[in-house]
Amino acid sequence: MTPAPTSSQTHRTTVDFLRPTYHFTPPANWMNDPNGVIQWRGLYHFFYQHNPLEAVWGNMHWGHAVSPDLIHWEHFPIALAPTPGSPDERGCFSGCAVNNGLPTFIYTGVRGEKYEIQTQCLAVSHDGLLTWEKDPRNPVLSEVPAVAGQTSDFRDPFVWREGDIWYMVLGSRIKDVGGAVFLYRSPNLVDWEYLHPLIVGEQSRNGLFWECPNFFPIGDKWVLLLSSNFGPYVQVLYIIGTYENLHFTPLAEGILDYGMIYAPLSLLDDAGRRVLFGWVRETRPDAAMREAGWSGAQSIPRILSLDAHHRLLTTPAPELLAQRGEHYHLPSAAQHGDTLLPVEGWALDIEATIQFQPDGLYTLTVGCAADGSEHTDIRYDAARRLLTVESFQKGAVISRHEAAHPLDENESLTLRILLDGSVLEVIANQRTSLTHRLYPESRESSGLRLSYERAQIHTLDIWKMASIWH
Ligand code: DQQ
Repeated sequence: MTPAPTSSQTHRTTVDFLRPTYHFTPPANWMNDPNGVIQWRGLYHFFYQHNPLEAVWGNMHWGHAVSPDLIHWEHFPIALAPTPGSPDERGCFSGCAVNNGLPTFIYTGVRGEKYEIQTQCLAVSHDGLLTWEKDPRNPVLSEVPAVAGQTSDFRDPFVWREGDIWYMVLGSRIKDVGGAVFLYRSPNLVDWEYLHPLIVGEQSRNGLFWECPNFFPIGDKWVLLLSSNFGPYVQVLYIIGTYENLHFTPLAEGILDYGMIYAPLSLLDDAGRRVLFGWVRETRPDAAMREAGWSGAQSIPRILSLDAHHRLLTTPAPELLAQRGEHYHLPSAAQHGDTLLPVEGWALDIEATIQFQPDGLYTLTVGCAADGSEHTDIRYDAARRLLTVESFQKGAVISRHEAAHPLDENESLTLRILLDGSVLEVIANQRTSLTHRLYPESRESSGLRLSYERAQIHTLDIWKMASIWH
């Protein structure tokens, strides 16, 4: 059965140009982590951490949306809400969905003044993912492994099946040591046996605790994604390795995104693709989110793969190409230039290929005011091998992200840039991702500018993007 959607989309993008039109955002109020993503009878079901009452974090429910193609979404009624007097009375935190005959959520229920009692819970749907019944045996796992010491970080189950056995990883920490991922198995999703830490971190190097682990194979390697929490800041790490006899041996590691993506969640879809959703965090204050009436976006779903050097590659789902409209093509140009481009907009998909001399420079500016008072620069400095995205905004609010991005010998820089209101996803050579937020004051600041030195522009293609909401 395909459940009926809720009332039609009310995204007021005509008044709020900062609100994305082709990235997923909640109908109103707050959204953070993707949860429970699953393809069921062909349709993609997307759930997410949601505060339905305010555009700030708190009061965690699971919102729900459905898509035939990963790009066009319809909002559905809320799937999970906290139940007073139960293990999730203070919130339904993150988790995943599996097919156990019936669609089943495994999620973290929280209780306590500071959300410090974190236990793992089940819910099933009997009506095609519309309504969810919590398991009367909840919580099905509440004991933190002794090796962790005293910790209240014990959450975000990610579950997969091998033969008749379910496996689960949970995000946690080991006191005074660092982040930890704990490995479990179960014959039935209810009785869980703790095995051992899949991996343990070092708190000074890769975070105080780890959230939202994902663990899955690509080819003959396994990929572990960790949302690493350092306290004042957060980052998503990936580790590539081999996994045999329940033991993970890392071979290489990297950073999934050098900007605002956090707590991503993946699914294996019917086409056999590993598809990743990531929460694109805001960088503006609570008061501004409350005034906007919404907070949080999801990255365009990305298809994951590995290259020969054990680097994780991410590519926006090709289904997005159907949103491309009016096209602007800049033919190959000379070795230097500085031009205002004859195109503007807040919903653009851009592809660029550039070959650099050793000290070449390239800057593509988006969100550019006619008087230059606000703009966002996407820059590559070949000598420093550095990719930077930086916003200059009125009132001197500056935000900047950077990533080391060395090019292989004779390799061109390829950029895929998705600008959508306040969301800007930049992916270089598929392997360096830098997701940024910009909050210009004026809708009129929508110009584009290109400047470059000692660089050969091979291609620059820009498409205006159609809204995904009907
Ligand atoms: N968000 C959820 C937690 C998770 C965190 C709470 C990561 O389950 O650890 O909203 O952003």
